[in-house]
Amino acid sequence: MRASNPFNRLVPASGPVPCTPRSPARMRGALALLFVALAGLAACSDSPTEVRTVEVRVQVEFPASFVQSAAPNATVVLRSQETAQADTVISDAAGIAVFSSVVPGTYEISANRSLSAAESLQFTGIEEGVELNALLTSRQVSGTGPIEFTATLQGSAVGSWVISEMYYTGSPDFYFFDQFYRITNNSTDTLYAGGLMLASIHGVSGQINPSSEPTPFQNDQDHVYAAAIWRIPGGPDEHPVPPGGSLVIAQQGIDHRSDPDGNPNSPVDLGDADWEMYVDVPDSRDLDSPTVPNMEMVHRRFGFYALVPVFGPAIVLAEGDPDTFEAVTIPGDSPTSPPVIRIPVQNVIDGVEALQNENSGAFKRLPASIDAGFTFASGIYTAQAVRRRVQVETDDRIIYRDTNNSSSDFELVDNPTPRWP
Ligand SMILES: [Ca+2]
Ligand SMILES: [Ca+2]
Repeated sequence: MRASNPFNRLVPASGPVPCTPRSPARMRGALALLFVALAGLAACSDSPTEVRTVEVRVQVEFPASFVQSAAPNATVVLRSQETAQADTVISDAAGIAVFSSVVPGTYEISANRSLSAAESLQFTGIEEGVELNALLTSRQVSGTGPIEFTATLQGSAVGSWVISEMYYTGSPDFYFFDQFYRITNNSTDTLYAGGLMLASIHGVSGQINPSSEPTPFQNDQDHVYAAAIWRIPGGPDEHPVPPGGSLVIAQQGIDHRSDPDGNPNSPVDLGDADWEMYVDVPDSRDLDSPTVPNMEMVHRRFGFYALVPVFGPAIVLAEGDPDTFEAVTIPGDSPTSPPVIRIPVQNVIDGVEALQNENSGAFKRLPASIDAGFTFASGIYTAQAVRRRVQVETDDRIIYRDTNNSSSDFELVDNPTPRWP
């Protein structure tokens, strides 16, 4: 829970009291003079020999998306805009930096906090170092104090899109049209889904047949080789998704549990999915849900459906101009066979490797920088999904664990849920 700002209230003045005009009536007599002299020494703060100062307290706060508001160990600099004199204080555990004796005037307040990857993981759930800064200018320090200011840190986005759930096993008996992917904005900024691509990577998921062999591209750790690529329509400023927000991408956007074309054994309703992977070809046999908009089919090797292996697909999210990706013939295939599309790892935002079972590691398709491990289900048509584990849960969002290793980032679940939680 975020702590409320302790400075959203007026604090009674507790500093030295200013001198009040002296009543002539009270000036009569030596006793009165002595009294005034003593009182002045004790309580009057504007005697000509001292400079009146004020206490300034700066509350440093993390950006709103962080799990706590108070930012400890921030470097806070208070600089006079008149004399350029500066003083530096480190914020305490409550995120407060106290400047105990500040000469009244006009000040600039700056705050900086470097988060290590480990600290960033603690505060945001995303393991990536970040520089946070705040700047307040032309702030007046006057009166009797303490004077309070709030400096809210801002920084570049940490994290990005992640695949937060993937349902690929299909449901009993042998129904595979209900596959879906949930992708989540796991960052601290609004992200735009326009142009975002979801790709299924070439290669078998394990020793499915005696002749099954790992992908021939396994030694290329700098690219992935896509059998199919789907793209969310629109430009890079379209389809905003707030931090923690998700999109559901369906193979077919119907309520699979109740639709006449569905399967009563399916666990999912995809009638309100955000996007659908409709195979838009002249002889299409795919189902085009009228309630769910279609993604663009950038590449497809075969098939009348946007089916991925029920034994376990390797799925990536990618960005960039697909026209810059090279089409490659699979080694051993005839030159006329449909190619795969080579995507540089620099264009890959996130990826998950699902293989047939725990013994299928030799069949990995994704480079270790995208997914150093793999996940798996207990079998095909088991109506199971793999779901990314929660790293941090705040009042208003979930931040998923993303160490680029699906062996630890994902868990197998029996309740595929497009709009989880
Ligand atoms: Ca549709
Ligand atoms: Ca990742």
